[in-house]
Formats: sequence, C-alpha cells, structure tokens
Amino acid sequence: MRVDIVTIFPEAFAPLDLSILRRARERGLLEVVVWDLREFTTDRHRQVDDSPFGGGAGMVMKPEPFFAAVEAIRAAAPGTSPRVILTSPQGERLTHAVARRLADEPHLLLLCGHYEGIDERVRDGLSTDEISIGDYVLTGGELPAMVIVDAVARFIPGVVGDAQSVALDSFAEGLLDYPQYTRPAEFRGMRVPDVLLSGDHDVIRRWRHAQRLHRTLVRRPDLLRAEALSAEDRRLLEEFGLDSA
Ligand code: 9D3
Repeated sequence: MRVDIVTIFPEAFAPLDLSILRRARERGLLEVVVWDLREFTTDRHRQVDDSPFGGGAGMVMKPEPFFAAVEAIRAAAPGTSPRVILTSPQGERLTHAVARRLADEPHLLLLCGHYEGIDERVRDGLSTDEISIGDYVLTGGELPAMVIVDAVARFIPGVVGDAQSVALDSFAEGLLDYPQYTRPAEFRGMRVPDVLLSGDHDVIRRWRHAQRLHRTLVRRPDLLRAEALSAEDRRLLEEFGLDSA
C-alpha cells in the first residue's frame, strides 16, 4: 500500500520510522511519502492560511496548496486512484471496521488540517472521505493521520508478524482481551492464576474466554451484541449475575 500525507509539519511523522511500521516500510509492504504543504504555495510568504470570508476569529487553510499537492501526488503515482482522506473532527469515526476497509485500498492520501478549519472547497472538490479519530479536540490532523496509518497498516498481510493476533484481536471478535501473565509465577505476593499453570489447554481456553466475556460485560457492555454470543456465552453472562446486552 502507498500512503501520501500532506501536512505543514512533516517532522511530526518521525514515529512512522519506528518499530513495526519501519519494518513494514523496509519490507516494501507499506510506502509512506510525507509532503510539505508549504512547498505547494506560490506566494512570497508561502502562506497556507487566510482570514475567513464573512469575518470571525482565526484563520482558514487556503484551498490552492491542497489542490496543487494532490495533483502532484496523482502525477507521482500514475495508475492508482487514491482515496483522499480529510482528517477532521467532523468526519466519520475511525473504528476497527473502517481501518479494515481502508486496508483494501492500494493508495491512501491523507490531508492534515489545522487552525480553525479548512476551506470547504477542499472537502467538496478534493476529498473522498472525512475521518475523525474520536470526540475530543486536537490541535491538528497529524496525530490522527498517524493513528489511521497505524490502524490500517496492521491489516496489510505480513505487517504484523502473527496473522492470528490480528484475526483474534479484541475488536475483531467484539470482546476485550483476557488477562496475561509471564514469569515469575509469584511476584510481590501476587500469584498467577493456578489454571494457567495447570497445563490443561482446554480448561485454559475456556477460562480465557470467560475472562474476556466478564471484562467486556463490566467495562464495555456496549460491545456485547446478543447475536454474536453463543448459548454458552449467555449462560456464563447469567452466571456473572447480569443480563447480556
Ligand atoms: C471542532 C473544533 N473546530 C471548531 C472551530 C475547530 C478545530 C479544532 C481542531 C478544527 C480542527 C482542529 C484540529 N483537529 C483535527 O484536525 C482533527 C481531529 C480532532 O481534533 N479530533 C479527532 N479527530 C481529528 S481528525 C483531525
């Protein structure tokens, strides 16, 4: 997958050179190109924003540099037609399902906004999608763009070493994770549950599943969909003393 990112802060994307994403890029599974929006201005002051028509506080990001940047990126990647994603607090909320859908695309182009907002013509004439990462206000679209790249990259085959961990991941199954332990078996008086030391893998599997259900019921009952629960799950939930969703 190719990902192009347009931003006024290219240095903010240093984290994409770390860890799993670095390895994905080195292996050619993911190609990320970061573009400086200011390079696409034509005036002496390299101005990317201006005051709003109609008045009001703050500044609005000008449309021309975004259009010029997207045109340059399209020319640099002929043949593919990118999804053009505007990061914005007003976008569709990023979820597991949205990330998985985007991972099927060969080319994503992310536009990072700032200030009070972006000229509406960028939204109308340039973007195909608008995505928010959650209901809180950030100072810009850079962190959201990195969150999107990270969440999407996990679904590219080969990026996460263990494909099973992607398939079984909390939100894929609609359940939170079970508690995990490693050595030592006792630490500062806190013991690892005996069942995990028993060696009985069938019992362990059932214990872990019950833990996931219990955790999800207590912490995130909104994730429990009745139709995704087996008869055994419903029995367990009743045993926990509460009704399922
Ligand atoms: C909703 C606030 N807007 C009203 C004037 C102004 C505004 C605030 C912050 C416009 C843009 C921003 C910068 N945030 C993003 O660009 C952003 C974002 C976010 O703030 N929260 C969650 N997801 C995203 S995606 C892009």
